[in-house]
Amino acid sequence: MLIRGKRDIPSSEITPESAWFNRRTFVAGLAAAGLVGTARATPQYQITGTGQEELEGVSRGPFNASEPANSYEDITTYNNFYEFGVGKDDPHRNSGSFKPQPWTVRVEGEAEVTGEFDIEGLLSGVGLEERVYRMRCVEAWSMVIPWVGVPLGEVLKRFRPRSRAKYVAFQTVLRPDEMPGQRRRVLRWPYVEGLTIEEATHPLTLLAVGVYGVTLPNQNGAPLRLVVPWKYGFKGIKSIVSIRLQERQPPTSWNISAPQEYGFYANVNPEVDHPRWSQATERRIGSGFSGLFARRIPTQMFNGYADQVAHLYSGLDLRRNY
Ligand SMILES: Nc1nc2c(c(=O)[nH]1)N[C@H]1C(S)=C(S)[C@@H](COP(=O)(O)O)O[C@H]1N2
Ligand SMILES: [Mo]
Repeated sequence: MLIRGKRDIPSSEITPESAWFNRRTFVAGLAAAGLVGTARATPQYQITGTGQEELEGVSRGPFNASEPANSYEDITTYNNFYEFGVGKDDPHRNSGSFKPQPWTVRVEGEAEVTGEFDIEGLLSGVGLEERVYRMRCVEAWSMVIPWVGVPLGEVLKRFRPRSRAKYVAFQTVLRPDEMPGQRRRVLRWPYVEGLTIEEATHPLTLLAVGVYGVTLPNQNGAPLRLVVPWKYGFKGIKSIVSIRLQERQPPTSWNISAPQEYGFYANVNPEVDHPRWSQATERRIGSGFSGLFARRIPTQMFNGYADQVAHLYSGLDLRRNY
């Protein structure tokens, strides 16, 4: 294991030798940890030749969408990541000098275990899963993406959140030298997001480290990003450096920027329009459907995950709490 955290989770909490993520030596690390062979199930989507590291020991998780996945090219060339520019092709063009290694994440606030951890320290002991999710941007386009990650709830519980932990706040890295978009004040930097503790620990919520069986490309939020498939895409904060458990609802970047347009919840809801456009339909991105043939499809309540998540919002007025 090459990468060490500034502080390790006590050995009673984790198996310290479990090492699945390590850009150069993860296969050796897995073999040393005895993990290779325990999770042999292959993901449905895995490609080679991308320049990204292939992830090992990825099992197929639950909740997979039945629609065909978007191509790796669609997923890595049409992005929102304002730290690299506001155009859809800016992130893949401008993120080449971003360095997602080495990386540490601070776990802070209302938990019994806190500190700064490398990624394998943060996620060790939790198995990697492939989850093919429908993703829908607030700008009314959508894709189907085969993520690789771990349920955030499985990660959080190892830090033993206190009962005061009602929300989870996330922060993106601040590196204007490597992120040209951060040199312009299009948003207040660093990008911040938040979830209620019930949302954060819901089994659909992922901390993703890969896509198509390989580590995340920079433009998709390397090395670690949030994926919340029943919410608009902006909740899926990229390149996370801080996870804070707290009692108060945290501020969120798009809500700070335009509160009348973007709320804290941001649940996909075809019945609540954005002030400047309808949310009733979406355009499925894809080389097969581009240009004149762009495919417009109806947007589903909670992006199609209502059976799993509607109970989280019973009694909440979704028009007021958008
Ligand atoms: N740090 C950060 N995270 C971010 C964004 C951003 O600009 N900065 N954009 C969000 C938006 S609006 C969307 S739609 C998704 C896009 O994720 P993708 O490019 O992997 O599809 O990332 C979200 N996460
Ligand atoms: Mo978005």
